[in-house]
Amino acid sequence: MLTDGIMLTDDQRRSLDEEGYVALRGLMPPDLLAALRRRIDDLFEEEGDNAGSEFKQEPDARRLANLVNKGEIFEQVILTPQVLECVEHVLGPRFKLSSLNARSTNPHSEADQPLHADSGAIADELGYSVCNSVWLLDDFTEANGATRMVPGSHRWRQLPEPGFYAPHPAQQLVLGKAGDVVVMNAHMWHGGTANRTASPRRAIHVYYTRWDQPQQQYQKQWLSASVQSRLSKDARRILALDDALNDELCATGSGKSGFMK
Ligand SMILES: O=C(O)CCC(=O)C(=O)O
Repeated sequence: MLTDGIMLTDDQRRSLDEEGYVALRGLMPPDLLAALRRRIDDLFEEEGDNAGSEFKQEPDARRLANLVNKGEIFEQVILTPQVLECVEHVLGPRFKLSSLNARSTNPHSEADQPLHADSGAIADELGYSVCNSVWLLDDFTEANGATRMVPGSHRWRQLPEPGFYAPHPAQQLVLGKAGDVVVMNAHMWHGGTANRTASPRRAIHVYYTRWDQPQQQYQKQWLSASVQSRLSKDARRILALDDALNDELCATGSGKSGFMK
């Protein structure tokens, strides 16, 4: 794969296996964090009311989609070795990027997101098929819309009831500092929460899926020719640009499928 498989500690592996998530504290160096914030803010500004429309829009949060197409900086993000090692631990050696989006919870927002597993996926006979990473561009606090997670729920092999807005008795708020990255087995029930502060809570979601699943956003269709032409061999591989099975899997439908279900 794209890592040497030597960075994760036993504790981090255990956390992914048992809790279903692991926090990689301070993974983003300050200059990367600053550059990502700048790019995300600029894109929100440029895209205005259309932001997120390639994928989905939400009442209590602003979203951006198709980020690999929107800045060279994101090519580094999708190939971050520590994150890829976590993803490999969850999904096995053959996986690809499913989508790269941003989500900024609006100040004074009212509602939590319902608990969900990404893409409504349930583990099957091959094991887990979805793994997400939440890149914190702001501190995640008790008050500003930190992600809630239900540790261990990835092992239940079932989805929460649709519209599960209520607090789950076992849920934890995942708090952290800007610059942290939280990698989660995305079968684990999770969701955004309301932001009761006066500032937005920004995050990037770098979402991966197993080799035999369609991408949430079919990258070959969504990336411009000029972006595709400059990509490294590793980037092409993680984006599944030369993967005939991925083409087949993504051929039906619009090239985008539901995220939060
Ligand atoms: O941004 C977050 O806190 C989590 C969002 C999420 O789970 C989703 O949009 O599916």
